[in-house]
Amino acid sequence: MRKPRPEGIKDYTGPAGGWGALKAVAVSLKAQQIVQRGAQTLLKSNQPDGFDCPSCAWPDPKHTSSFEFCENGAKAVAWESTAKRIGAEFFAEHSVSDLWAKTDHWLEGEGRVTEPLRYNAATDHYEVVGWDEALAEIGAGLVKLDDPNQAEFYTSGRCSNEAAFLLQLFVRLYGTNNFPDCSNMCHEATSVGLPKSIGIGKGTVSLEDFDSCDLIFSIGHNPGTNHPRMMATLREVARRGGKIIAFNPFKERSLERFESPQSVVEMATLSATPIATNYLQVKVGGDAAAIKGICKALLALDKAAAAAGEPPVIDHAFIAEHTAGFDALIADLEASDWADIVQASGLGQSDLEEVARLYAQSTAAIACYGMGITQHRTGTSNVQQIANLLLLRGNIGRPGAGICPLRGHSNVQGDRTVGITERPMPVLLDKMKEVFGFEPPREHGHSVVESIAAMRDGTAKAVVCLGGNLAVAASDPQACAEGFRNMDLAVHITTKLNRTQLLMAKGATYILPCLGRTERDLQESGPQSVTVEDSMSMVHASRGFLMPPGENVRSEPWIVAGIAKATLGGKGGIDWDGYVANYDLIRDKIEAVFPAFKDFNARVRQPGGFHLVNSAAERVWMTDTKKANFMVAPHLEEDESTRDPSVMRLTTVRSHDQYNTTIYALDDRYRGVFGRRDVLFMNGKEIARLGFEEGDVIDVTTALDFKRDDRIVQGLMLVEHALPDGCCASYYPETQPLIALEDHDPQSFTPSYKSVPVQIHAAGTNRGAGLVVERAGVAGQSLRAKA
Ligand SMILES: Nc1nc2c(c(=O)[nH]1)N[C@H]1C(S)=C(S)[C@@H](COP(=O)(O)OP(=O)(O)OC[C@H]3O[C@@H](n4cnc5c(=O)[nH]c(N)nc54)[C@H](O)[C@@H]3O)O[C@H]1N2
Ligand SMILES: Nc1nc2c(c(=O)[nH]1)N[C@H]1C(S)=C(S)[C@@H](COP(=O)(O)OP(=O)(O)OC[C@H]3O[C@@H](n4cnc5c(=O)[nH]c(N)nc54)[C@H](O)[C@@H]3O)O[C@H]1N2
Ligand SMILES: [Mo]
Repeated sequence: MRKPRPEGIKDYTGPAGGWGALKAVAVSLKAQQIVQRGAQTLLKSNQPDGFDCPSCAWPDPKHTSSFEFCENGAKAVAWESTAKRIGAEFFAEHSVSDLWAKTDHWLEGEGRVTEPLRYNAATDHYEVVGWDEALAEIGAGLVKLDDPNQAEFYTSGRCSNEAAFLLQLFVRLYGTNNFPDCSNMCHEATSVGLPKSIGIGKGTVSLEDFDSCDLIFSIGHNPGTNHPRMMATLREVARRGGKIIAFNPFKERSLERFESPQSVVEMATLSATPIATNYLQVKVGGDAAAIKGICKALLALDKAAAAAGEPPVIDHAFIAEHTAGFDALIADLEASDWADIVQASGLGQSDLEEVARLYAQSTAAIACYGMGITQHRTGTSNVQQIANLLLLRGNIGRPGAGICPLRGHSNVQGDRTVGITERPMPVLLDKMKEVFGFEPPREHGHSVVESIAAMRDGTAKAVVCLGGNLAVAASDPQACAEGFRNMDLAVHITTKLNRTQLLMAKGATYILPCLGRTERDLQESGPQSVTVEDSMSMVHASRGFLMPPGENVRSEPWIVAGIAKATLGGKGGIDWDGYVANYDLIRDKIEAVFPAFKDFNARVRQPGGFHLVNSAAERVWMTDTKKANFMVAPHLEEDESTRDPSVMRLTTVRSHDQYNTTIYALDDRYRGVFGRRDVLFMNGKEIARLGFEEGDVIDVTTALDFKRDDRIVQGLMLVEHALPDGCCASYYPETQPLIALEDHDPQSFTPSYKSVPVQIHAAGTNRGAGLVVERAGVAGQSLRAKA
């Protein structure tokens, strides 16, 4: 008989969705003390006249039902529209050292920040400061720097197109392209990889394409948790007999079966729809090998078809007309060995051949992918392998087919579109010059990894964060803490308190409270809407309607313009006040700089918004060859365990109850974890091979090249999960200390969050200058060095 499972660990046997999801919504509303108002707020989410749900970037269907929200959207909305507030009294009561000792969950859980705050080192308290004074001091701090390139301007993808556009205008006028952005940690591999493959760094599908596709590759994403509204789409495809092929080291429940909370029948009968027709538990980091295997098998099928006089499997006509690099790809596929593919992917040759057969039979295929693909040293190349797979059968730029990177933050794609980029294309800078009459800096700026390095090494002196929780989200919290503490000036524009804001600069630190999506934004010309762009390039308006959480809370465009005025004075002759008084004027300028936004103000007022042109979707290839390029993967990533069997490859994932660094609660229902996050998942055989049992408490250290005494996380509990051999998994961000800043994709600078070489030790046997995750560990405890 099997041993009883450790505390908080259960076998979850239900489907994803279902009554559990509805119950979870009720619990979140209650916890934020907004049961009545919360329900009304949710009805406005993702409606044509409402606000854009801040949880994910999945598009809204054209005919939005009155329940176009989901369990995790509900949690995000409840978390933002909480009735809890933290103002002057709270900060008088709690010193910063006192706050530091709290968990991240507690910090954000205290509620919305309502006053501008300045840190007073003499008392160790944040103290309320007037807006004018704060902005003037921040402006002076930025002016004082020897070189604008000493300042870093971080954005997290929740801010609107309008706020992002003003920020890039201000920062470029100030004189730098230092735009570290959350997408540097997320889909940067897409932004860097796809332009080389297909000439645009975005997905090519629209929601309608899912209606006519008959096969979906679902690679390295967990939609039941992170894009729950996508489940309705996957369910539809599955119900009409479409094939869904999942590649994931975890058996994610939502990809196995889903019970739609919006289906009366499924809810009443407790029945569920099976989702994946084929589930391939690829090794962590083994995707490029798996795709190579499928392509190789496809090539063999094509040859066999030719020999038998049957129609080709590979779309040779499309390839001849539209692509370059086919011969090099074929040469590489022919030279690669099945044994290597099987070893690196952890999958059987026959399973990959079966996938190739299904793919060969399909008429229109879409490939969806997420962080399981991008957050690797080979992230950029991984993305390009997916493009290869689609191109082989002409599956880009026709109905029902295409590539679909699942973006993270609700407006991360839009922020990029409107100019938040550290490596701007000349055309953007030329347009900025033409429209605003100044010479923007041309030198490339810093991504996240480069900014943290500059902050740590002392070449950066100031950091301004428009949202996010940079020091917890980035790899290497050791470097982040050092970096933030090194600053002469740190500014946090935020809705809630988080740990990054407790890393006090050696100079001045400010917190500036801003409105969220759900709240009414009233300016001189009346209530304002903002705009966002979803994962499928649909741009639409978002208008909040809740009362702001306090009278001193300002909109993000107002705050950005305020810092700009205080820093630049009249430089550039920009009418900052005019923009803030009426966001239509910001949109006019967005249109002037980016022609794709033609008639922006008119089109965004149509219900549902409008679609931005997508060259690759039209089979216009804006690459160096003017064709879609097949990109050969340089070599399969070596599996560390072949060098040293004690080395495991760690991937870090989101639980069902978190939004990035925001932890709503400590459960991960579909993986059977309740009330704790201090776990390390591994299969039972591997646990035994390393000499442990499920429930054992262990320490984890970084192995191989990035080994260092303080790269250790102590006190995790081993939990059995059917992962492939050689792999383990933990929750993000608890194991952030294991990931060296230098461990990233050299092309896109995306941190290698999903393939970290680690070793496992019995607890306490490997005490370095350790960092600890406490029992029922909560995010950010990991930043606390053990005394
Ligand atoms: N509720 C909620 N919604 C969110 C977020 C959130 O935190 N909470 N975050 C938002 C953001 S910013 C983003 S970027 C997205 C993230 O959405 P996802 O991309 O789904 O994010 P992750 O949880 O990081 O997990 C990715 C999946 O990849 C798998 N995986 C891990 N390593 C590998 C690998 O090597 N290969 C393959 N094939 N799979 C692998 C994991 O098992 C997991 O199922 O969601 C967005 N939406
Ligand atoms: N190990 C590991 N690390 C990862 C990942 C991983 O999978 N594994 N994923 C990476 C990914 S994909 C991403 S996108 C990053 C996320 O990195 P970030 O975007 O920096 O992190 P978030 O946790 O989303 O930021 C949450 C904070 O944003 C603030 N906030 C919330 N709403 C608003 C708003 O409307 N306006 C403003 N101004 N502030 C607001 C609140 O203070 C909240 O604490 O993390 C990355 N880090
Ligand atoms: Mo993300």
